Amino acid sequence: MADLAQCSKDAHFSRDEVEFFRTNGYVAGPRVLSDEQIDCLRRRCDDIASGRIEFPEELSGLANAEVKGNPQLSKIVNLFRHDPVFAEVIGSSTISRLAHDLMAGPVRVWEDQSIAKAPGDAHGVVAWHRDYTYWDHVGPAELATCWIALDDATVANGCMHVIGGSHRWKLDYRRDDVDNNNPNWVLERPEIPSAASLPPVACELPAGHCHFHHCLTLHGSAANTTDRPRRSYILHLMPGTTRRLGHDWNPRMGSVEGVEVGDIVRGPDYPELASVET
Ligand SMILES: O=C(O)CCC(=O)C(=O)O
Repeated sequence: MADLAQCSKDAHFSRDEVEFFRTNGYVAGPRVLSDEQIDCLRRRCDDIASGRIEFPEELSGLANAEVKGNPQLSKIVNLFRHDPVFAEVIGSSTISRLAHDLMAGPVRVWEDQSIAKAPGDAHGVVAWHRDYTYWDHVGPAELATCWIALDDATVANGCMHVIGGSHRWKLDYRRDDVDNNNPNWVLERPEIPSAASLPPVACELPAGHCHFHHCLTLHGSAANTTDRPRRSYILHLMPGTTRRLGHDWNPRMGSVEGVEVGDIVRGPDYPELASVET
């Protein structure tokens, strides 16, 4: 794949943007993929989803989407661990610089995934959730997600929405409490502060651009009402301080062989992003 020709080679978040992320739990970033990479990753997602490229069945297609309460959604997880094309993306120094602006290094990859909403897919809804609800076997809760648009993401095709400042709310629930039949379940929690500014922010993005959200930020996305697909590539990232907290382990994740409870999560399955000059 060609290098990031159309991406800013020295992209960084400004001090104000870092402050915005800390206060609001999300921030829009710059372009991180070239046109060529966008085309290549779109094709790769389509080929994996349709079975044209071999990929572990339990990590692709419909089966694992139930995790976040929507059995209809096309979702592929653990791409970089099984596909050389996606493995190359995590070597991007642009993404690495941005991630290190927001998180303590060395930043490592926890998981990645692609979510595709087919044209007119009325079921392509991602319920409101916090990512950390599904990751609480590691901590502290300082992980973040880099969400990258592979198609222009708009309100009409089901772009991500976030609730600013929600990463600072104390919400007391576990993944087993969630009613997967109600996409708004978490918004109805009694602990949500009454003065909270609930109106969600739409994260519209041109293809190839990214935004980041904190692992406690409430977010979700609506159906695709357009006649074109909406695809994304999503990197879940850990700061260098992330430790294994418990014995339970999601088998979809990388192996934790050699990572004892209490240890920093690192090793071949959790590669560091490209090193950044300090
Ligand atoms: O791509 C989407 O619509 C949802 C993504 C999401 O929930 C996430 O990145 O955590």
